[in-house]
Amino acid sequence: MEPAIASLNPAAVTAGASGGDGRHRHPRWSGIGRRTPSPFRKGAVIAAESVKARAQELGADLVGIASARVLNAFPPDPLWPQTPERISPYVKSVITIAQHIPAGAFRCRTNTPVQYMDMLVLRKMDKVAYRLAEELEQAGYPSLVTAAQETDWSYKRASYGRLSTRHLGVEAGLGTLGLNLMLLTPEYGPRVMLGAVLTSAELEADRPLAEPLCAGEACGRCLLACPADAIGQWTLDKERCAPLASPYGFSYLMTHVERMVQAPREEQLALLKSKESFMSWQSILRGVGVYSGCTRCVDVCPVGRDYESQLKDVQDTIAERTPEKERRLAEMARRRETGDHGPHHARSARWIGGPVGR
Ligand code: B12
Ligand code: SF4
Ligand code: SF4
Repeated sequence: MEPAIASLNPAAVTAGASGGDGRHRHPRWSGIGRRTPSPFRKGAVIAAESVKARAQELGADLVGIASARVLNAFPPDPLWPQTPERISPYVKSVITIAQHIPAGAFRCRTNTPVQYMDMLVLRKMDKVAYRLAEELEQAGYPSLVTAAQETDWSYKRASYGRLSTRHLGVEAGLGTLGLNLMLLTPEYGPRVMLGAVLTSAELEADRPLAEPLCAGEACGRCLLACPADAIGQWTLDKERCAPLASPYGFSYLMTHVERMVQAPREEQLALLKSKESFMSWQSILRGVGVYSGCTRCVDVCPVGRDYESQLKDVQDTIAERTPEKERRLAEMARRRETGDHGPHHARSARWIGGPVGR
């Protein structure tokens, strides 16, 4: 029996690249890929290689394919399964896209420029993914794009996406998780944003990388650079990270609104017209500061070919080093010598990779 579907959002993918009433010939899609024809033929079997080549032609920097069967079998946290199955039982393959964040964004005096760059990168990635999903649908394979940043309130009160795209990246062979649990790639280290197309096409999946990319406790530069001291041994203290990583996110907005509501009447107008309201308005307008703020663990990671050529000259020295962080890292490195990776490593081992990984 076919599994029941409550609702698949019909707006997720629209059909047809051009209007279809015979009178209006304007293309409905004005984004990426309009000028180059889709390589997929209706009803024909689609090869994984052609999907990846098309994604790159459309502008994806990196692309890999994960099998929905494997993703369903290995959710990152089994208590809160972030699986394709929970989105749609018809998904067979997850095409995972990584879009690199230009290195110039990590060479600035403050992290404000990277916030805007992140939004541009996300927008571009959405267009690439949307176009790919649309072309797959036209070839007869219903497909949809996952939200790259939104989270689901019902999953740990909005700290979880419907899928964890870092874990998709590992399963699709794009990289491995680092000490700070970000996806590191050989090309750009952690300086990528991730997105995915879920498709009913059965595509040959990529293999995860054979070796871990992160040197872990022997490196620890992300830990030393973190201003919130949120990075531990293969673990992240999200409560410490979030206010810096999302400076104008939901918590900021709610705290401000609460202050306004509770303030004496004569102070309310001033609060309404305050810098806090302005920052919230600006971040809602552009997304800047909502999803991305601090990137110190990203700036200093030596993994990725971009680091040596474009970042090392400005990121080599870590101003946030403290004797306490150095002591803690040295202790982790000493424990690791004895094969002890700390209490958190085991649950992420599959995605960190290496001999104990799989
Ligand atoms: C919510 C969120 C946050 C939250 C929480 C982060 C987190 N680690 O979950 C906060 C606000 C803190 C955050 C911060 C940042 N984020 Co963020 N974030 C997300 C988002 C939207 C969802 C993350 C998610 O679903 N996590 C859930 C789970 C799987 O992760 P986890 O809790 O770490 O669980 C793992 C382990 O901890 C463990 N585990 C945990 N609990 C349990 C319990 C049991 C029983 C078991 C067995 C295992 C287990 O198992 C898991 C396997 O490894 C994703 C987009 C997406 N949909 O994936 C972006 C995303 C992860 N963020 C991203 C970025 C860039 C950032 C920041 C750099 C912010 C910025 N300035 O841009 C920082 C980096 C912080 C860091 N070191 O990771 C990128 C990462 C790109 C990359 N190269 O990896 C993503 C993928 C967004 C994107 N579209 O590209 N983020
Ligand atoms: S994003 Fe900033 S606060 Fe969060 S873990 Fe990385 S360095 Fe720390
Ligand atoms: S900075 Fe070092 S320890 Fe941190 S993720 Fe990158 S390679 Fe791993």
